[in-house]
Amino acid sequence: MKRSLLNIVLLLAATLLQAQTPLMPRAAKHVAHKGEFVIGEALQVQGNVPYADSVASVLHKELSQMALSGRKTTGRVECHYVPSMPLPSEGYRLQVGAGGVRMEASTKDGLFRAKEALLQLVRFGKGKIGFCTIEDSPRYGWRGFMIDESRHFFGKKKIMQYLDIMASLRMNVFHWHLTDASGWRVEIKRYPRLTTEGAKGNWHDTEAAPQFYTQDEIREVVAYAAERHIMVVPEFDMPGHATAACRAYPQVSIGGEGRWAHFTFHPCKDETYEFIGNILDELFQLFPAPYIHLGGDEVHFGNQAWYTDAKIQQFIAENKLVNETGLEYYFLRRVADMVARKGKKVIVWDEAIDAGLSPDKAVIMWWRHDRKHQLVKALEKGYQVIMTPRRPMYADFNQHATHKMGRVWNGYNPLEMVYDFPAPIIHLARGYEHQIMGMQMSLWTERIADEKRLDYMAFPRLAAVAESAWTQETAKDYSCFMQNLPHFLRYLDEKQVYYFNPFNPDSTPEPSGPQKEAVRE
Ligand code: TNX
Repeated sequence: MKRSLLNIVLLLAATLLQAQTPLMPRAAKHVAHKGEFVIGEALQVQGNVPYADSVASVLHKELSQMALSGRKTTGRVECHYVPSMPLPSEGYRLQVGAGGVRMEASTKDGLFRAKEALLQLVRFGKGKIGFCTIEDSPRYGWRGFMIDESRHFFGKKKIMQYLDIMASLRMNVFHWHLTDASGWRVEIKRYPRLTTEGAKGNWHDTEAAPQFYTQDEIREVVAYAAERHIMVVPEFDMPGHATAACRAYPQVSIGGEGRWAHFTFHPCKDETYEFIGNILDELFQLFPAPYIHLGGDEVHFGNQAWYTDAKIQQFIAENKLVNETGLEYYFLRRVADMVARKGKKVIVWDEAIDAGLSPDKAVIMWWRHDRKHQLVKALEKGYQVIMTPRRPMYADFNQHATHKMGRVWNGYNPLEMVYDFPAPIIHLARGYEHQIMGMQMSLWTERIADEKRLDYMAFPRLAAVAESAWTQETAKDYSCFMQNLPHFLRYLDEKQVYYFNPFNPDSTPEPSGPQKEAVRE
């Protein structure tokens, strides 16, 4: 009896100590000790080798901004880069004690994650850190966030702010949806009309002045992300959702009239593939990531002309493609082969599972939550998979029952459901866990025309995704997450980022969406 009481007390104490870890995402292992480290004046941060020295000097600057004035720092911060240390990829160790702080990692990524964890401990702890030992590494290698800047354009300042927040949440992939029907958003020197014409307008206003990133700006954002150990993966959506490019260069378009005019590239012209190849060459100069996202989604929305065009029908017959879907797959295979010859791998939305792409050349992004068999099929076919099912991973869905402007589909995407993912479906991947690269939150912007609303839809759900993607299932705990959330909200306040406050929904009303109807899908 006595013993079990003691056990309960010890368990409670351990839970409390764990709960007090102000880290988001939560660490794999965290043991609290008695005592407190204070960041104050005369702070010393040192590296063990030249690379660690460079991290240390950045850290010194960042920590100094949070130092408590009038207090003396209670030890040194040591930053150790030890490539021979046996730690999992991106893993790190952090010890905070009487002598100060010691961070250790065997990779540059790991050392960076350790730095961000330490900064967060200091930020959340308002200049003080409880003594502790932390051993940490991520559950998934792909912890992503996608923003659609075709439907509405937000610009590099906003994107860079999000990259800062992502880095702090230990996220590592920014999927940049830069092309779609509403506008083409990246300068391509060889095809200037893509931006003089293709960048005009947005989802609700065809007359809006062109908005896009110059190549210099893209390089700047990519470098900014790289400094934060975030890979930027651009999406060049095809053969559908290509309206902006097709309007600018009708010779590669399917043409047509009405709502879906110019929605797809012409799939049977060599000129189309040449055009795409030339654009890919420029994109690959800008984006060093080993991946490019080719889209491949929702072609059926706007490929009606494929069914009636004599040349297309002849092409299908001559190449024994069977039907229009066969042609869609042919298109994707042809472009994916081109990408592979250029030394990169494609990512495609889950419509492309049956396209016959070789699993060593293609990664599947599963988005259709209502088609769970697609996830299973992709895994069975040997593909690596990134999970971003609409429910609950699409941030254009509402996050509270009272919200009106976002999407709903048999419900909405509340914070807790986002946090819970992938627990409700991950059993489907049993035996194929090694093929799950990770997960991401995707923020589509048909219903988001300004930064305030963008922030509101992203936060705080992005923090929940970050924790789900980083923290092992066994270490996840929603109530701990909610205990830490006020710290994260304070951090957003400092950055003047608007968000939905789940503790007090009335205090953060929903900003309105675009007032007009869609003009371009
Ligand atoms: C589906 S996700 C789309 C997007 C929309 C989104 C809105 C995907 C591959 N296609 O074009 O923006 O739904 O939620």
